[in-house]
Amino acid sequence: MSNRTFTMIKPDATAKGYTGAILDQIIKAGFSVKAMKWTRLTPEQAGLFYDIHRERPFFGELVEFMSSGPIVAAILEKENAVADFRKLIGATNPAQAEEGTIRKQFAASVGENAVHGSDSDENAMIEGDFFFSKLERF
Ligand code: YYY
Ligand code: MG
Repeated sequence: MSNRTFTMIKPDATAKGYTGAILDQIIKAGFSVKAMKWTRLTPEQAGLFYDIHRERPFFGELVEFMSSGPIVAAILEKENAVADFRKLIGATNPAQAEEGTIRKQFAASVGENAVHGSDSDENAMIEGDFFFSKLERF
């Protein structure tokens, strides 16, 4: 089991001014930041990041949304990072997310759901490598 995961604060949350509050909850939950950047994806980059969903009906909207404004990308460290972070953010659909989770508090809909969290150790590595060079993380 790895101790790292990858997250993005998505364009809905950065636009609404939730970045600080979300980062505060992540850090208070025991995650430490190993890399972080404020950036914006082109539609091509968003499509590559979510390549696994290319054939899904929501892919076009997902790419449009994820390239619609700034995001914060970060590599996080904690024991049991992937599973614990998924628990902290809650279900993909905020209507089904547990009370107190980040998506329950900050997400508006299944499409615009405030945060990303890796779903496996392997994807955490791939996603971190997508955003950060070796010089940009420790
Ligand atoms: O990992 P997670 O973000 O919780 O959900 P995924 O099933 O990997 O889907 C990625 C992303 O796609 C989700 O955060 C929102 C969007 N999406 C959607 O717009 N509509 C769906 N029915 C499922 C996912
Ligand atoms: Mg996912």
